[in-house]
Amino acid sequence: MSDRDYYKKLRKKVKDVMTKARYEHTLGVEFTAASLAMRYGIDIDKAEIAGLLHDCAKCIDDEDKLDDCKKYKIELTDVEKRNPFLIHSKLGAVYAKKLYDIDDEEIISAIRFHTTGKPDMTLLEKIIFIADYIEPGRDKAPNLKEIRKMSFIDIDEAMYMVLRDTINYLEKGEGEKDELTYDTYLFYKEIHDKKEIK
Ligand code: DGI
Ligand code: FE
Ligand code: FE
Repeated sequence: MSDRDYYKKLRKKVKDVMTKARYEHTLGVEFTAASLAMRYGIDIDKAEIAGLLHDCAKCIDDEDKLDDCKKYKIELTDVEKRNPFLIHSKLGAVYAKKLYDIDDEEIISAIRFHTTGKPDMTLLEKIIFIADYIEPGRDKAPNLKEIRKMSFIDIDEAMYMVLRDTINYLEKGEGEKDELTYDTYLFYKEIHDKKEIK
């Protein structure tokens, strides 16, 4: 099968498990991840596949999510149990392996950490995290224009900006913080602060 045929099939499979809006978002992330992969010189195919699959567990009922976590022996934190939408990244990584035959650990990991991030991410992980936030269909987050531009200039600085705004949003009372999101914020804030001192 040619790469393009493979993408066609994968897109169809993903489309079938999503709402129309989620599929539009998914294509936006695929396209944006490919563009960032070109900018930062990493494998474009991997970025596209990770972008295409990053939300493959998003459109599942919370109860079914929890059932599948039991089935696949996925351990959940208390924060995840209280906020089941957070589970779609962990579960999506397992679906990518089991339901979409992905065996590339870099792709799996980019899906796994696309919501919270984690300290010291790989380029592919950062690209999916950022593409998810800046894809053309997004319009609600503050500072999008600046963050979109920065994503193609200095990806660690863009990570800091996204995490800063996410933590601000959560601290306004919009949601309970996952420890990993906060640790990721501190990691990229330190890189940002060091640049300011220089
Ligand atoms: O699945 P998407 O909507 O495309 O994007 P996503 O997987 O990044 O999820 C986005 C939401 O996740 C966004 O509203 C911010 C939220 N989020 C990120 N970190 C945390 C969080 N929400 C909570 N409650 N706690 C977190 O630590
Ligand atoms: Fe997501
Ligand atoms: Fe997403």
